[in-house]
Order: sequence, then structure tokens, then C-alpha cells
Amino acid sequence: MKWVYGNYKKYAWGKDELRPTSKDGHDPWGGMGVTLVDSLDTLWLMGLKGEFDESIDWIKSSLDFNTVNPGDGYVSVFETTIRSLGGLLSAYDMSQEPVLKEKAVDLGDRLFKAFDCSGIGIPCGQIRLNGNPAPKNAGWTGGASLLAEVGTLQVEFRYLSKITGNPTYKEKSDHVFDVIKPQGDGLYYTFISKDTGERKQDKITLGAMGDSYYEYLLKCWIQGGMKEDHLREKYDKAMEGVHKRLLQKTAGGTVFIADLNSGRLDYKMDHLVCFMGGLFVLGAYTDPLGIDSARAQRDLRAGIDITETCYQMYIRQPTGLSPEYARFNMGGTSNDIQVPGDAPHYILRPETVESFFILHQLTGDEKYVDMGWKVFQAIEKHCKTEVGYGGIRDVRNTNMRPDNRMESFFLAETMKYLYLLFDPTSASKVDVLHTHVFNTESHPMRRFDQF
Ligand code: DMJ
Repeated sequence: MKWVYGNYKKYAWGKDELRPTSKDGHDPWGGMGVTLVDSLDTLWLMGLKGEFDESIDWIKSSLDFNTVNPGDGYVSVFETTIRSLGGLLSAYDMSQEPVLKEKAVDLGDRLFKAFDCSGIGIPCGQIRLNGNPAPKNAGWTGGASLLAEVGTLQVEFRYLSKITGNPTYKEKSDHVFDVIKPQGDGLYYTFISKDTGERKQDKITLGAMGDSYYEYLLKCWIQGGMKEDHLREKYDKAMEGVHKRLLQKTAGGTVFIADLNSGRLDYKMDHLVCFMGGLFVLGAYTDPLGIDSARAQRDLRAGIDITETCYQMYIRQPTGLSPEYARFNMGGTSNDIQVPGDAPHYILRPETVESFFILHQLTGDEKYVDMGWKVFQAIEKHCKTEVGYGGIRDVRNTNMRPDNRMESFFLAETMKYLYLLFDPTSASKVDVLHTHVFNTESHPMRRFDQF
């Protein structure tokens, strides 16, 4: 982290991202120092105080949301909330540095206008930060709202209410959980109408575009001190649905969570779904019925099994890195995990090491440290460049050169989770069972009962 952040400073200071092979910076998010803001709490937890202070100086002198423009002026409400707002809030929670709160309120107010987009309070996915917000949904969704995008803003806006004393952020963002109704089995459609909350397409997934809706049902319940029963009930009902309709096992015993398209199972699992290992186990350890209950034991087992599958998605490849998604051969034994031709790449994603961290913290099983170390070594071997880390185009090919993109989540999440996995003393300061809730971008914030 010290090395790569030093290179970010040298080659790309204040840019959204460092480009790891061309050794320069670029602004795919419109120019708001996304890597810098997303990295703040990682620096703090690692004790890199000098780097943290220099970053605060940049925020004071140069972070200006009026000038953000990714081309057409629109930013993603979801990405900006989880990375930038979440990054500012978590770093504020840790350091109490006033400028972080000031910038968080400024950014939060600009993003919050997305909630005015429909009559029923479902926020739009895109907004302009500079003056004329004009929120809208992206054209490629056919005007639909995406489940994960509308239900992964609450941890951040609820926290903003907590530190400002203004309840509106919490009320309006919480309202989304009331208007979006599950189907009979507790699961949710991925593409929904912003005007009615009803389904637009018959797709159900815990992968891309659906994932963190389920995560925030549980996390908001934990954040609020485990008192908002309706959130826990929605989460438990959804997990029932996952067991009933999506959880699958190959002949070789590999457990995964399939997608459902128009009622038909698609036997694949995105790398993104690997967060479910940790979420299942967090849900089990906080289950109001107790960890020994049948429900908690069922979810504990599922979380352990999914995490093992995600590890296998890495370790079975020649590079030791996982593809973007895996296909499952239901009748297969040793070859039941397959790399798809259309997505054999790895882009430094964190979800598997996220689950290693949570399972290690909650179960105490040291095998997750060894698994994390293997993944870290594979990243070191195949993704490292002269100045940073890049993704690789094919995890089956050991001769690939890293590509020229280092997403901010690599420093915000992948590096942080690995560090916390290897350093339990630091991890005990962000205890997921007793004191903190991590937003979906790995930004820990104190729970409301810890203020
Ligand atoms: C991150 O921005 C977050 O973890 C999000 O929830 C999903 N996608 C990326 C990482 O893969």
C-alpha cells in the first residue's frame, strides 16, 4: 500500500485512478480524486499517517464537486455514494477531521437530489453534481432502475443523518426498502420501474446489479443497533429464497448461487457473488434466533461453502486468480468449475478476500489466512507492474501482462481486507460483530449504538 500509494502520488496525484502500465493518471469518474478518497481509511488503518495527512491537504485545497464531469456531466449515484461519500464518511468516523464531514455533506446533498426522481421515492441512477442535477436513469437499462443501485445508498445516507442531526437523509433513503416489494419467495427483481417499483425484467441475481441490495438489508439492521426488525425480516426472507431457489451443488460437491432468468436457472456465479460467503456468516452470527438455531447453522454452512467455492475459483486456475464469473458443470466432479470464454478476466476484485476476512474474524478459523495469502501471492505474481497493479485478461494464461486499469476498489477493498486478515490487531478496531458496519466498498463506520 505504501509503495503503490507513493506511486499514485508521483504519477497521478488527485486523479481518479493511477494507470499502472502507462504510469499516468486518468479521470474515468469525472475528476474527483476517487482513488485518493477511496483509500483514506485503508491508510488510516495501516497507520500510514503521513500519506493520510497529505491526502487531507489535497482534499482541502483541490476537491471540488462543481467541476466533476465524466464527459456527459453525469456520474453514477451508486458508485459515487459507495466510493466517495462512503470513503469520506469512514475516514471522518476514524479521524474526526472536520473537512471530511464538510465535503461529505456537500457531496451528499448533491447526490441526494437523485431521490427526487420519481413520485414514489426510488432514486435515479445518474445525476450531475454541478448545479443542474437533472437526475435520470441510464439509457442502456431502458429507463429501468437497478435493484443494487437504489438499495445501496442507505448505510451512507443514514450515517450522514447521524452526524448532521438531519433525519431527512435517513428517512428518504430508508423509504426505498418499503416501496420495493419482494416476490413471494423473498427475492427481488433486478430491473424495476422507478415509478411503481414493479419488475421491468424477469431476472433475479445476487451478482451484478442485484448483489448489494441484499447486503444492505442486513447491514442497515446492524448499523441501527439491530432494532429495525422489518429489515432483518426482509433479509431472512430473502435468504430463505436463496436456499429454496438459487443455491445449487454440483456432483463434485461445489456449492454456488445460480441466477434465475425468467424462472430458469442459469448455472453460473459472478465473482461479485463471493461477498455472500461473508454476508451469510455475518447474518448467522447476528441471527436473533441465536447462532445455534437451525436457521443460523444453515446460513453458516452456506457461507463456509460459498467461500470455499470462491477460493476454488482462484486456486484451480494456472494463475491462481479467479475469472469474472464461473460456469458450473452440474454433473462434473473435479472439473465442475469452468472459465467462460466471454469473461476469463480478473480485475482485482475484492469479494473473495472480503469473505476470508469476515469468516476469519467470526469463526477464528486460520485456514482463511492461508487462503488469503495464496490469493495475495497470485496478485503479486501476475498483476504487479512497475508502479501499481492491473487486471489480467485471461486467468488461464500465465504469460499475460497486467492491463492498464487499477480500479479504486483495489486499494479501498482488496488491500484493506487482506491487511485486516493478516493483522488481527488492526481488525479488532473494526469489529464486524460488535462495533462497525462496512459499506459495500469496505468503508467501516461505527454503528449507531457506538456513538
Ligand atoms: C465495488 O465497487 C463494490 O464492492 C461493489 O459492491 C461491487 N463492485 C466493486 C468491487 O468488485
